Amino acid sequence: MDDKIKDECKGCAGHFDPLIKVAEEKGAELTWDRMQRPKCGYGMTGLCCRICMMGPCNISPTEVGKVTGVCGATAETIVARHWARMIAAGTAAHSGHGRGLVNILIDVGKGKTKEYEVRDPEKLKATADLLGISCDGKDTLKIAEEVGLRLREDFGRQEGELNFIKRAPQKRQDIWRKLGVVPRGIDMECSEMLHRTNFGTDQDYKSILEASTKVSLADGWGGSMIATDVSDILFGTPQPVRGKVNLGVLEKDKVNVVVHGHEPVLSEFIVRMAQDKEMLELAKSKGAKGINVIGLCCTANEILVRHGIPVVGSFVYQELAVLTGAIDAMVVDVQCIMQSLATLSAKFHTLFIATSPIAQIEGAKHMPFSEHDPVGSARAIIKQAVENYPKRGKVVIPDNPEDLVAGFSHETINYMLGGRFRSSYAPLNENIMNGRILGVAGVVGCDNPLKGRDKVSDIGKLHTQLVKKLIANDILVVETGCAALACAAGGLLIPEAVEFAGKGLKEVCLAVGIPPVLHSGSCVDNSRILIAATEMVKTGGLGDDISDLPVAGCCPDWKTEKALAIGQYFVASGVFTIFGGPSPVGGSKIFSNYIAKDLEEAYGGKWAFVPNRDPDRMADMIINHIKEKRKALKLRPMLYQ
Ligand code: SF4
Ligand code: MSK
Repeated sequence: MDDKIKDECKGCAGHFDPLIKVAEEKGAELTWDRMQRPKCGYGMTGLCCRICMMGPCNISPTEVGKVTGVCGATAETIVARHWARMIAAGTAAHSGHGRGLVNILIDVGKGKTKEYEVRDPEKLKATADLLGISCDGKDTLKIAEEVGLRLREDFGRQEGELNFIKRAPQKRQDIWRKLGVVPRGIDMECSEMLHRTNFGTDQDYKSILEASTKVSLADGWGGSMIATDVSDILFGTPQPVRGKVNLGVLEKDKVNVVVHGHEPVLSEFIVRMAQDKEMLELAKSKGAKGINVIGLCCTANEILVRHGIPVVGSFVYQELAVLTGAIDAMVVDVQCIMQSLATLSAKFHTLFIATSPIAQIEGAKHMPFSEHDPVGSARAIIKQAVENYPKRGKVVIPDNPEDLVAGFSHETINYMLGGRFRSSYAPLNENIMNGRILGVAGVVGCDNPLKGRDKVSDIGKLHTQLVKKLIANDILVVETGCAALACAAGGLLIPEAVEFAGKGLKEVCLAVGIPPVLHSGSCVDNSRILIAATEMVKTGGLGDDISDLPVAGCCPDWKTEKALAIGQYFVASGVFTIFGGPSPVGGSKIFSNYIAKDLEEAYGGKWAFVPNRDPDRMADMIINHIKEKRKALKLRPMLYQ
């Protein structure tokens, strides 16, 4: 890898040292320490079955094909069941997020809540249009109610198809219908998967995999897409916004309230209540100069892309944030919250506040969030944080914040490329066809700690190295989730990052005024990438399906069930998808080959796992794949390569 790409992750050397010193002083254990503990070898390969109590059954990788579980289940069945259940859990998580928002939209429409409102009536009307709901003679609230009720049907439907399936290119829809994987209802597909993979039921890995595809489509073109669209309707569709990232966003003289998790329904109000006059007066009375709300993980992405609220960082930053001693309240909702925050916060003055009825955490202070009184809930939380401010001990805030630009929704990209009067993806397609842009890569998903405290300083390196190599090769990168935050901290989400881009991509970015790495939102907002890819197909010139496009997906440091669900719906949508990290089905060569090769014949998309997470290798795989797609499309050679 080129030295310019490899050399630095901004300020890594010594960046986190003061915090590690604090951890030592406090005797605090960190995720990097726990990562060193031995892991279950069977579990690592997917060959441990715990479906029934005749087991647990382990199959040694050397005995695959020779032995089975007590019930006779083969290695293929065992790994397939794991795979499918992980996807169902990930889908349920994203879709639970979507369901909550839909219920709020219905309440808004029915006038049951005055706190939430329709912030983007244009998107509401566009969604109504997609759903075949006429807006004639109806006011915004009536449309909101009808859209909400129609979308809620997607969760409980017993037969038929999800509403948003028809947003996909026609050829893609035809493939799904032919293969019988169009989801009926989101809840039904998740529930059926638990039944199917229950003891002694579906025991054909191909059948289980096919059903897992159906579940994943219920996520990408269902629950996640609904979550994205309804968030935009209720809180506003993101537009480019400047922000700041890393621990330097914490403020020594202000009350620091971190919002961590995934859902915008509470964090939006925490942001608003932090500006409340009464709360600011209270903060002043406690000696603070104000109230600083900061995001972490995907909650950060939600409020960053809409309001430019500063961001502490990605998933791996959650414990480091507490070590600063500057967090007066760590407020969490659902998903990606480490239980260790309870014991760690107890070593500091930090109030660890859990707000979701479905995510209670031992040791946390529970302040259940009420959707019927979001202002009251947010006010109570801010008040607790402010009152906690005087209890601070030593404060260590090590970094200078890094600038970023976020908020590249599909609508914004459309507008920025084409202009107000002819919003269009045509300029993107044209620049791919004329050889300035090689293709597009979606770099999404999680980050992980490495083994050992000395590896704390490696945070973000993997993502930044991968993405720098991609843009150096003229690949436009679209990011979501923690991957986006990792690259933001690495200084790649600013227009000046064009210095790392190849000549062709640089020309386009400078002409349009976009960075070479576009931040599109949180985990559920991967649905924006599906819509962007669909628009590229509809715009023309790059084939007639997503699988024809010179694009690839990559989750370079995956870990969660949600990530696997995302990967599967990307593959089923026709995208070559690379995951960095061990394969959860590595114990079965047959299953691994099936998802890496056979799926491509059916869907045009396929899986690859790169167990050692080598960013150089992942970048090469993406570049080579995109070049192959260009060749198949008979596109002209690159202008400057
Ligand atoms: Fe063992 Fe079969 Fe029970 Fe799994 S389902 S634990 S393989 S007996
Ligand atoms: S938060 S799922 S670590 S992206 Fe969405 Fe980050 Fe992965 Fe959680």
